[in-house]
Amino acid sequence: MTKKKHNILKMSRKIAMITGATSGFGEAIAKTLCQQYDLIITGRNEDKLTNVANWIQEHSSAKVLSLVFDVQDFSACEKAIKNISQEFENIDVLVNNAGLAQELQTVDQADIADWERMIDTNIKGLLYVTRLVSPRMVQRKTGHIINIGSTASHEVYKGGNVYCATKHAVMALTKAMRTDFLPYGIKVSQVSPGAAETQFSVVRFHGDQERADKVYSGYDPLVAQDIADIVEFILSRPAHVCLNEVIVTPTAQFNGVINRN
Ligand code: NDP
Ligand code: 8X3
Repeated sequence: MTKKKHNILKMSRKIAMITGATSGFGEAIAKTLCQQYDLIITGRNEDKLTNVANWIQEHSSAKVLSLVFDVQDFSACEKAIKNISQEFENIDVLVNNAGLAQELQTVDQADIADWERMIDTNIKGLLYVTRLVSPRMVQRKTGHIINIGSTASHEVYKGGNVYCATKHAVMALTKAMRTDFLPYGIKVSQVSPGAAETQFSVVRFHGDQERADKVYSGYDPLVAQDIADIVEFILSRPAHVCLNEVIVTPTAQFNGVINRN
């Protein structure tokens, strides 16, 4: 291919930003979308983010920008996003994926710090990043925001109280953003998975791998690639089609019901 043709192809690539790309869904989404998009990948762990960026550069011709920041910290989000170079500033797709659950305690016994972390990450972090990325989408009258919700956006389960509340909030925000951004032709979608084997339960149980493994034993859980395939499909729809929400569970799971202990 001539250099000129190569440059034209490069210029026509859209830009996707994925939060929480160091692991699980975010990593799989980044490794899938790199075939079509240039990427901004974010997370808190710089080494893991660099590994994902290196993989992408080895397996695709995508340009990658890695941004290390904690979505709980608005100043850190602002510093990272406002300093994005011109080359990456026109973000076409934002995948709000960074999130976590902490423990499974009933309301009378839970650790307040666990609640704060879930609320600050899953609700406030999603809002902070969207607040910083969306003005340019509005200005350009184009964009697609995909929020990662959960079956917990619809169901509650014992000990899931605050996690489920944060994911119910994500559902409300997905609908609210769709209303806010409708006049600008910006699509807003949500993917709501059930049980998927990632680092999610290890993080939930503060590093207890044995307890995490039990959540996924005795049936075939979803894997991160299942979610990446759905995100890719949502993005592949024509301009006039907005998939509002995809709820996806393992075949063995009915709604929110699995054994989490
Ligand atoms: P993982 O733990 O494997 O990945 C979570 C990602 O979020 C990591 O990249 C982590 O990066 C990032 N993250 C967490 N906290 C922060 C923070 N404060 N700032 C920046 N990044 C952060 O879990 P999953 O891939 O499973 O989870 C991804 C999303 O999917 C979450 O929103 C989760 O609630 C949701 N979900 C998960 C399901 C499951 O069963 N696995 C089902 C339904 C929804 P790092 O720690 O490096 O900063
Ligand atoms: C994560 C899946 O079922 O543990 O959102 O709530 S579940």
